[in-house]
Amino acid sequence: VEGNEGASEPRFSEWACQRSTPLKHQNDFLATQLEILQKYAEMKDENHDYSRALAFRRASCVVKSFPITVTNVNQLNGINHVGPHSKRVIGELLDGYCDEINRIVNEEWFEKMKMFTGVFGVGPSTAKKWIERGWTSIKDAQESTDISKDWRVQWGLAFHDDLMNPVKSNEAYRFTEIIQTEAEKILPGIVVQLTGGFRRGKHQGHDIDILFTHPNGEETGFLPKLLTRLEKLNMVLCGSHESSSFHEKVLSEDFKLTARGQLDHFEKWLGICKLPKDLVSGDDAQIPLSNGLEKCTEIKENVDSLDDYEPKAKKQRKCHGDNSPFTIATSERDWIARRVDFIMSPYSQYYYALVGWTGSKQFNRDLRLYSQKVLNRKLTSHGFYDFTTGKTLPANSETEVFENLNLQYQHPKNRNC
Ligand code: 8DG
Ligand code: MN
Ligand code: MN
Repeated sequence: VEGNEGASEPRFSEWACQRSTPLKHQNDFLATQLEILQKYAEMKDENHDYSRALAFRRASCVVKSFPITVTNVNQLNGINHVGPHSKRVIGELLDGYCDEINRIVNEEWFEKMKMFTGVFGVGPSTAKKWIERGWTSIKDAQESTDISKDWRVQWGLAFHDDLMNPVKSNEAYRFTEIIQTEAEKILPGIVVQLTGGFRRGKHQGHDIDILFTHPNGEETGFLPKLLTRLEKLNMVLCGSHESSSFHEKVLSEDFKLTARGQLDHFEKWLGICKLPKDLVSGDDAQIPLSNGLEKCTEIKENVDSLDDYEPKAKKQRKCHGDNSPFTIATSERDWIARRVDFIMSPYSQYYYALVGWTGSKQFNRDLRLYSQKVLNRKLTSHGFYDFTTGKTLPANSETEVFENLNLQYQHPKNRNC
């Protein structure tokens, strides 16, 4: 049906998981501005309820999946999740000036909060403490002798220049290929899947998320072996390994759908890897994978000065982290530091894990809320639990996850809410 009646088309669902939310959409400016309000509300939130922040995010999510460019706020009449506050803001933005947003973006506090929370391991509360100390730059934190004992913060600061530089999709694909090759040597049949934003088609991201599973359930001990192998290839800077904390109760116990409530119980390794610069900057099509691997080995042999630091790096990996991390100038090394998440899922939970780790976070939030409110079931990255029957529904594909939820399948590229 043609026309400008987009807002009143009956097909615009109140659930983001029933809508398509592509990366490139009609309302980029409005979405970006609403997400400034979301971010600000998150930072101001003292009691961690995030309801204000989430309201702005939902409004942003609406305009991202809206089929037409919003030019008049009345086009959003009757649309759920665009409350009076968001509506007023949208109206003002369309008129050319929103005082509330203007004041926020000119606030020094907001600038500093964005800067400090951009450090690996630093959340709003740490960032606030740093601001209270009078710190105004990353350098202030880097030069302080009284810094958090958290290994993530220490290494995050030491390699902040690298880490604040977004990971490009080519890098993520090439790194995944290396991991695939090494993983297959350790455990034949292992499934290696790049997830997170890159699976949704994003061109850049803040980290590389890789999900593993093994169809025969032989995954025990794999992640530590993989890390040992990557250390031999001189590709590990620091990180921390977490064992699985999954137990059957996780599937059914009461849960809170909070803004931050996406933590799961999988075995995982979160850390920082060293990616060869050649791999990062090279023309993807012209560097065969084997070359990439040789480059990794070369770095280990050639950069003697790194050997001194290896023992510290190894201790950090096991995360008894009170050793100070080293720094080394970008120009003096052949690698770039990148945030990496490795997650191991049992095969029986894999497709739920895949949906969870593909995201976006907001898509997950919406799926889980939909599941709870509409279906009286609990969805997590571990499974799908029916409160009425007390049973979990298995899924043997990503499509089946959506079928179980009674939802039309959404391609990952349309989960960018
Ligand atoms: P980006 O890295 O490109 O900036 O974005 P992203 O890839 O979408 O975000 P992410 O922070 O790397 O998280 C990827 C997905 O993983 C996201 O949808 C949330 C989901 N996720 C889980 N469980 C957990 C968990 O325990 N910790 C974290 N950080 N994320 C989790 O399903
Ligand atoms: Mn990611
Ligand atoms: Mn991640």
